[in-house]
Amino acid sequence: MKNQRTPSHVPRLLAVALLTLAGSAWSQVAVSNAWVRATVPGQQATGMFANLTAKQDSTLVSASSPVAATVEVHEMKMEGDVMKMRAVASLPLPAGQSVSLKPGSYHVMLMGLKKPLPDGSTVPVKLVVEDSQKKQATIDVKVPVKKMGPAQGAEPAGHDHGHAHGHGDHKH
Ligand SMILES: [Cu+2]
Repeated sequence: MKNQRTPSHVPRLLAVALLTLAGSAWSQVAVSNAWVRATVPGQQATGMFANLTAKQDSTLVSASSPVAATVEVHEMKMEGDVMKMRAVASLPLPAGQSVSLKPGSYHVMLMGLKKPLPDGSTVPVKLVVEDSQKKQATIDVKVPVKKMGPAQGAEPAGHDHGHAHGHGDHKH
């Protein structure tokens, strides 16, 4: 079948083709300011935090890491005056919006830690994201382990009491 397109359509078609290529290359979700909270010996779980910015509407569907038996996407919320944490099936990443995984909010929970994660080390984490066509891709991140995250100094001091004991409540 022969397509009779007028020349004026050509630039637009090219642009669409380029966008499609960019999508398949999966620079689709940018990960910035990633860090994992350092642990002490005997500690079973910790959180990974980052800013995620998707180029097109996407969803964070799962995560994994060789240092942890189980990795889940968690949400932390105040219920009354108790900080509660629960696993969420997925985390929406709307196009162009920076979604913050941060203490006291969403985070990637690393559970069943095989050994302590000392300050200054690096943890490999795979994030699995899905686009609106349900196409999945894996983002490999080398995440620095820190005692305290870069964003934390900027947070209001009132937030501190929440996440200080939040992970301690974790039942795993
Ligand atoms: Cu958690």
